[in-house]
Amino acid sequence: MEENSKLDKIIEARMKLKARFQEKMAATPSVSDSRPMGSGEINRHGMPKLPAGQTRTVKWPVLDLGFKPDISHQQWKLVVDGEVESPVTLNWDDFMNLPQTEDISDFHCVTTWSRMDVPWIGVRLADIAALVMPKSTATHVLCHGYDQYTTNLSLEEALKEDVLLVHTADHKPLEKDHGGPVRMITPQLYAWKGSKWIKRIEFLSSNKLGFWELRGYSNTAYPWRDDRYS
Ligand SMILES: Nc1nc2c(c(=O)[nH]1)N[C@H]1C(S)=C(S)[C@@H](COP(=O)(O)O)O[C@H]1N2
Ligand SMILES: [Mo]
Repeated sequence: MEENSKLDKIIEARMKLKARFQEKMAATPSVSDSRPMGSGEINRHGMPKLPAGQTRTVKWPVLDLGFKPDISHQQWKLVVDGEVESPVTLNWDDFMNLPQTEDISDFHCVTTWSRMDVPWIGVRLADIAALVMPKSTATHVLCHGYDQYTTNLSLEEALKEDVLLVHTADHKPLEKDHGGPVRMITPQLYAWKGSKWIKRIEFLSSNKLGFWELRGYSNTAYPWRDDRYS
């Protein structure tokens, strides 16, 4: 297919998805809460910059399951499948040829640190969803890492514009320690919802808990509700 028509198709599909999830997305706590918990100036989605119980950090701590998979660009593949019209497996070149998004957002870890204003470059999960087109029955995604980590998200959270699969952070290729070559980020939820070393995005027709969600962490993970544990 020609590059232009490919891009047009993604944009058209993205608009359809946006219309489909607009209402649910607008009702999510991180954009609609009337009594959010936190302090500081108001951020771009209307919440206090520093969520309740968080402290700012300048350094970027590393958290994992005690093991950091070593995945080269050549080896890296992303499977996007499940409840979708057209499943795909993307290699590095396929991924880098998708529309690239630059953004600056905050990173809130459940262990109480927040790293503010991180510059990222990557691909919107919404653009990947537009490529595979979730079936009308799709409600959630389960993201899988190369370290066997999993974490779940509702589609109204996953399709937000600031949810990216990033390959660049702080103007440098994403380090292996932080999930390079590619990880997900979820700026409006605690950071465990973003899988490092991402290898598969599985669309689901019902919710399925991930690694930490099965071990007592919150299913929903809303920072401005101090929503850490289930
Ligand atoms: N694949 C994978 N992704 C993961 C984790 C993990 O152990 N494996 N840890 C999560 C947790 S608990 C947090 S707080 C962030 C930490 O990201 P960082 O190490 O880059 O700070 O990644 C999340 N994503
Ligand atoms: Mo975490």
